[in-house]
Amino acid sequence: MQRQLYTFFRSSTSFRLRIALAYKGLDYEPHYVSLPKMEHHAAGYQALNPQRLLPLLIDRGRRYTQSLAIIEYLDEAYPEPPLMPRDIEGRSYVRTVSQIIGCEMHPLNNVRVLKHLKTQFGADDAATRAWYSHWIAEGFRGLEDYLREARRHGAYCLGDSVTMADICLVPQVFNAARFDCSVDDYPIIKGVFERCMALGAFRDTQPSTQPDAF
Ligand SMILES: N[C@@H](CCC(=O)N[C@@H](CS)C(=O)NCC(=O)O)C(=O)O
Repeated sequence: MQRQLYTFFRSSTSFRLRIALAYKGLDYEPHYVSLPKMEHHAAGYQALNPQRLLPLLIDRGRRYTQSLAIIEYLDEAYPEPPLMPRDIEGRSYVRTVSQIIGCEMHPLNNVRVLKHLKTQFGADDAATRAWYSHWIAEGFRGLEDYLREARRHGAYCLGDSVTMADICLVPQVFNAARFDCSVDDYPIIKGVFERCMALGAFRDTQPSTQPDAF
């Protein structure tokens, strides 16, 4: 097959790619890489992605890493239906929302960061959860305030069209829920999440639907 996705069911950055591909109707051959089993550190995977992170997309014989860059690549290679708006202000807004999640929230609670807190600094489960919840709350509070002030949201983060911003928001809400962090205090985020989850591209690619889910 011309397209292959290296994914793990619980990886939120892989989930971003699964949504984008489903939304655009692009099929792919999945390769399941288990993070708990450290399969992303195996020599075979490292040869494909020296950064040893998921996801990895192979399309038309080329390898692509970094989920936000991949989504923008897909949008340029396969423009319909679009995931980025046509106007530059709109694109800037969508990148801002995506980066609040992708650059400010996700990295602080990534697997290797939580592991390092435990192994290097002796954090127990309670301390690790406290770290996690702190950065989730800080991130969602900032995101909710940004969305409210920007006044550009509608059914989704940008008006009534699905964009890369929604594709970042939904997996982050799933991540938060795994650590019992609710979005009840963030009505805009909660509303966008619920409306996205009514769409097949989001619902049918969520972690529990994946063949590697356990
Ligand atoms: N900025 C990267 C982040 C990739 C990333 O951190 N992926 C996680 C899974 S969600 C991972 O592979 N973690 C492995 C680890 O932390 O060891 C992207 O958006 O693709």
